[in-house]
Amino acid sequence: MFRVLWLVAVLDAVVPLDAGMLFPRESSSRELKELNGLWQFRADRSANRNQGFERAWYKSRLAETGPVIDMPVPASFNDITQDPSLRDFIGWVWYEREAVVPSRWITDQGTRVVLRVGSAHYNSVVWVNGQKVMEHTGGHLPFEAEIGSLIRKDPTMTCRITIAVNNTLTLETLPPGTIQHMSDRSKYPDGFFVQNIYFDFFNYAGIHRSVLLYTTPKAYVDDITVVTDFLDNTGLVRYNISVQGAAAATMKVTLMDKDGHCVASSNEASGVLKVVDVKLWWPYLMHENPGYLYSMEVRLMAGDERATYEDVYALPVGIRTVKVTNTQFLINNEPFYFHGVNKHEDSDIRGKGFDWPLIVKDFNLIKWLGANSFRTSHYPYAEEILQMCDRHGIVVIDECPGVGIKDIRSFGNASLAHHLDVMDELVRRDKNHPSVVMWSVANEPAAEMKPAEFYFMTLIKHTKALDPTRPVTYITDSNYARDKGAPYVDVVCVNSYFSWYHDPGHLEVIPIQLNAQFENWYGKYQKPIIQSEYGADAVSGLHSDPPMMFTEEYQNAVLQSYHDVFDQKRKQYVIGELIWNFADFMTAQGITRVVGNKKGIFTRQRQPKAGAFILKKRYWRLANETGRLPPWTKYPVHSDMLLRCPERQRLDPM
Ligand code: GCB
Repeated sequence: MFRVLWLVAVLDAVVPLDAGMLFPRESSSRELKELNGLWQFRADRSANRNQGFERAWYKSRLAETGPVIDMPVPASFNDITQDPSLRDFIGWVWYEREAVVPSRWITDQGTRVVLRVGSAHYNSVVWVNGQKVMEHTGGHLPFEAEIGSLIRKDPTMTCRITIAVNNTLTLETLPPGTIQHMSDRSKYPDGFFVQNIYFDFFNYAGIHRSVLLYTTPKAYVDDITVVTDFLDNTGLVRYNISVQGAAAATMKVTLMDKDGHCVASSNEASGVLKVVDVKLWWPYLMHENPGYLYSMEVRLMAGDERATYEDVYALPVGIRTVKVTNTQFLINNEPFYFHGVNKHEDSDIRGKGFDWPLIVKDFNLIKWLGANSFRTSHYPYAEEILQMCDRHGIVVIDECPGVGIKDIRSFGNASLAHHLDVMDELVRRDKNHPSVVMWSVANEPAAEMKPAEFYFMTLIKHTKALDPTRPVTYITDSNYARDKGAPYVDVVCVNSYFSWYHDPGHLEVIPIQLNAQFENWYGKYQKPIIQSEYGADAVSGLHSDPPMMFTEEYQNAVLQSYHDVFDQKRKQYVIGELIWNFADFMTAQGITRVVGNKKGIFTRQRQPKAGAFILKKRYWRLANETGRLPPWTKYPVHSDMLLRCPERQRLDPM
């Protein structure tokens, strides 16, 4: 009873935005049409980058107002052509395509037609047939608008979609940036300007995730919030469903197990579903059956004077709990040790564009490595990636794009207000993913600055009010004694690069400095610590012994020295280690980057460096020691397919 009341209280604390942002899924009442593929494209190269608005490029076909090129969606536009000025273009770029809308969507007045953009970096304005339908600020989260009434105005017209996207960063965007104009004509050409950024990845831009049209009935399931718990063998799924488009509706909620059997049901829009003999959601390698998902089918019936509507939406639900103590991170009340990676959405040609082959390859590599977790450094990743994490049991620290907050002017009210909005959008989008176990509100902000305390206190309290079920952190690199935001986090996440950015070449400092880092942070805050970044650049194929910086041997040596300290401290309060980085990734050009950041243990093309094998051996060992695997799986095997295979018992350990 107490548990149920707690769940109710928790759910009431969730402060939703005006409307939900459920992932678009097909169902018997919902259709979906992807608009991915080739779009028409033009960069606005006018001096003020504003010609497109001045001449209203959205009013007619883009090809009628100037030259256009083919541009794939989803993809960053930067690496698609041979034109260096497009690679580094800053300002508005214009995308356009026509969509064929099924006639039933138009004739049926009881159907809503929604246009959804998975993400576009950074500011976007969207028109349909020359009418503005939405604007959005922020590069990594979805936005959508209902366009049914607009396309019904003239059913003979095709549906022409124009999207203008601007990658200009300001002190108030997330991440922040500044534009610097160079007026010295003895050094720079007329009109020369650069964008300064304070983060270490290329500011890829364009339409990065799917654009699609989907339908719902006029009365529809707008949002679902699920909070889970369990008591002995009984799972508790507290849910709340919000409905739009109907004053009154009847509801049928059915929770089904993996085999499609109903395990609990209800006729209420909110309540608690009790699941007898619950199968909990467990992380990969912590349990022999990780990533168990139920399906919560919501069937809504409503009507008005003209028609009746039925809407069906199925949400995957994993039942698990998360708790933090002074020294541990508990999933389902069992200690969980993060042995994982930091990633980027980044690859050749596509930049930050969504790409299924890349995503599936990355998951295969994560599992091969024996990693059980990753951090979405340094921005929210595609929803499809989180769905993969839910299904495979990969644990996620979900980070917002608060990276590179280094200028004191980025701690002002406008910045904070935007940061709070972004957290609202992020929590609204990702709150139901069992894989997401912690929110990260920022990476390496200048947390020693005076306004940082108020900024982070507000941000972290706000995030906890949005979602009291998950711990909140931000990632720090600064001195423990000066960090003003640390008192408010639940878990201390520290990045450090000993013998790289400090004492380069001196591997012998790592044990001393890393040990001091942990002791200082724990001594001051008594909170569990994750080493949220560590690593060294290694140019694949570069070798030297004794090890020298930038060689694979040096990367190995750094990893091994860190690991020795982790092994001592994980017996006390260190609860995880995330390598920087999973793969090499592109950055802005600069004297410390050789065609990008090379701290990957895989190359950008996803081939292993020597460090990948060190990590693989370690992670399988950690899985054997810290997971709850049955004895016959306690070998460093390559994939969970083998883990489930009884034949495995006869295989030799590798
Ligand atoms: C960091 C940053 C990350 C960088 C990394 C590095 O601390 O969080 O974005 O890429 O260091 O390699 O310098």
